[in-house]
Amino acid sequence: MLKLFGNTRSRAARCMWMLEEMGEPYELVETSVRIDDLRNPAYLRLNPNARIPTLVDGEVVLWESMAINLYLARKPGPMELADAAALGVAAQWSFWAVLETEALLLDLLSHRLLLAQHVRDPSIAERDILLLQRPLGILDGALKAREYLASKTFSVADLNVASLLGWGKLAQLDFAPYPNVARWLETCLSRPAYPSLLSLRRHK
Ligand SMILES: N[C@@H](CCC(=O)N[C@@H](CS)C(=O)NCC(=O)O)C(=O)O
Repeated sequence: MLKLFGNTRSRAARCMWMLEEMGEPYELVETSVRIDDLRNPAYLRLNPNARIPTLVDGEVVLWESMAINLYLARKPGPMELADAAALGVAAQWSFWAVLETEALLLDLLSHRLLLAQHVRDPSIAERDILLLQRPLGILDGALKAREYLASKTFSVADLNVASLLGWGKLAQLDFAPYPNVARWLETCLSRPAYPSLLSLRRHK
C-alpha cells in the first residue's frame, strides 16, 4: 500500500486530496514538522530536505507535493492523465502556481490568520494582494474559455493549483475581480473529496 508521510494540516493534505480523488488506499504515516520527526536518520533517508510530504510507493520514494501528485496522475483510475500534452499543461500550471503564487499566498495567510495578532501587518497583506493581481489575472484569462485547466474534466492541474489558491480563500482574499477563477475555485473546492479531507482535519 502507498505510504504518505505528513499530516492533514500541511502540504501533505494536497496529496491526500489527490489520493482521495483516486480512491486509492494509502497509509498516512502521521509526521509532524517537529525536528524529531523530520531530522531523524530514517526519515532523512527518505527525504533529505527534512520536509513533508514524502510518498513511498514500493521502490519509488518521492518528495515535493506537486511532483507527488503529477506522479499519481499517471496511475490508472479516475485521476489518470494519460495524454502527454495534458500532463505537460498540468506540470506547467503546477510549477507556475508554486513559483508565481505560493510565497505571496503564504505570506498573506500568515498576516491574516497564522501569525499572532500583534505581529500581523495589514500593509504586508495589502502588498501581497497587489502582487497577486498579475498571476490571478493570468489564471482568470486562462479560465475564460475553459472549465478546467488541462482537460475537459477536473484533473491534477486543477487540484494542484486550487490546493494553493484555497489558502487565499482561507485568508479572505477577494476573488470577485477574477470571476473565472472564483467560479473554478468554488467548483474545485466543492468536490466531495475536498470536504472529506476537511473533516479529516477536524477530527485530528
Ligand atoms: N515545496 C515543498 C514544501 C514542503 C514543506 O515546506 N513542507 C512543510 C510543511 S507544509 C515542512 O515540512 N516544514 C518543515 C520545515 O520547514 O522545517 C512541497 O510542496 O512539498
